[in-house]
Amino acid sequence: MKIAAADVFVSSPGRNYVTLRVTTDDGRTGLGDATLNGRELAVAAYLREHVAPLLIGRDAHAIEDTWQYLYRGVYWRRGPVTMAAIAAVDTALWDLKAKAAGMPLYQLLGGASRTHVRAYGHANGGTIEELLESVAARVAEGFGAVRVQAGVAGLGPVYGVADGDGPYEPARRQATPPVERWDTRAYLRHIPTVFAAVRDRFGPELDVLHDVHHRLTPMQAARLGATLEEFDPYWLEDVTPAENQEALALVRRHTTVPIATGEVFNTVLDYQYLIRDQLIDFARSSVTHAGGITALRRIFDHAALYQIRSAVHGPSDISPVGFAAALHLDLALHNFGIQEYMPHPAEAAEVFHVAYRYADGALHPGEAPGLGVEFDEPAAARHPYRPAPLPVCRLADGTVHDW
Ligand code: KDG
Ligand code: MG
Repeated sequence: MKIAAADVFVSSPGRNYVTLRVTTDDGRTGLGDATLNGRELAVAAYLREHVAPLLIGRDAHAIEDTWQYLYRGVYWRRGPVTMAAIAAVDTALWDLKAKAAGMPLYQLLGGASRTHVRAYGHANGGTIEELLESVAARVAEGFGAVRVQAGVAGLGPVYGVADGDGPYEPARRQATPPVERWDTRAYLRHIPTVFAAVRDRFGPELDVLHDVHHRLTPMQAARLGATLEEFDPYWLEDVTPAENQEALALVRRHTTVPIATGEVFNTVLDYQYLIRDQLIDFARSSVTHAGGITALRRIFDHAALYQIRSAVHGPSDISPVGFAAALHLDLALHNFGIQEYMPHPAEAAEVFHVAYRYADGALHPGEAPGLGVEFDEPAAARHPYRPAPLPVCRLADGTVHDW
């Protein structure tokens, strides 16, 4: 099974996706996701110009060797663009191998460790009342775990809160990044009232998650964790900027609230101290951004030694290909924790035909050979790429803050 072609597609069915399709000399195809939200064309060029030519003629079964060849062979290793490109190749080769074996991918990863993959849904609202209605909608859909994000009075649009009735989508189809205002003190005053209202309405059973999106200093995060402990959060996510692993050591000294992080990490080295020093409870990297199934499996196996569980990043900017890959890994891993589930835009279903299914707060990747995703090239061509940058945050005096 030799690689005969590697084609890259950048389509925009509701939002932008970068898809790699690897074709073998015996006519099989494998898919990989290389979507890097807001920087899609960088990965597409990396794949087209620097990776695709190297793949032609290689043994499609040699997944490990291809991974090492693309990682060590460039010298300029790591980084989101490189690792998303490697991830797409790795995922496409796993898809091909599983199709050649006639099995769903999770079987090649060791088989199912559970019957289904527990997921958390997103709830949000500009006001607490709107948020409570949104949580009620997720609970009615069967979710027993819900991420809550609420507007902060006076700030206008904030991370995680939709500005209309549709699902939240931070990337905007415009030339320059939208600007959001941020005020940490207003947020810290507001968020305990959000948790109190959710617990008051939904009781103690619901698993309630919250994403801080890298906005606090270590001491602010420590205080937030201590303040929210009485509401028993399932986790607080990305409480501090991701570059500083030691920040979470300080947070840990002040609170027992579970900590999740990793969605912007690319390799196991980004977790080096976080895992070894047991500073987190959930590792949140995605197949798409952390070097593919091969590399993410290693991260989670390492995390397992320290009782840290998986919680794969699953926003709508991970394409259905990357999402399906996550579900196969989730089903097979022993130290699976939970899977984020943010449904894709409706138009994405025209381009990606998926075998995975959601029911009653859980997902299953399905039994189709490989990943269980078909890519419809003509449908993709009907949704050409449209630039859509992510927002930036500014404080009241204009200073740029972490978004
Ligand atoms: O592209 C940015 C999104 O992937 C990110 O904002 C989503 O934080 C996120 C989450 O937890 O889903
Ligand atoms: Mg997040």
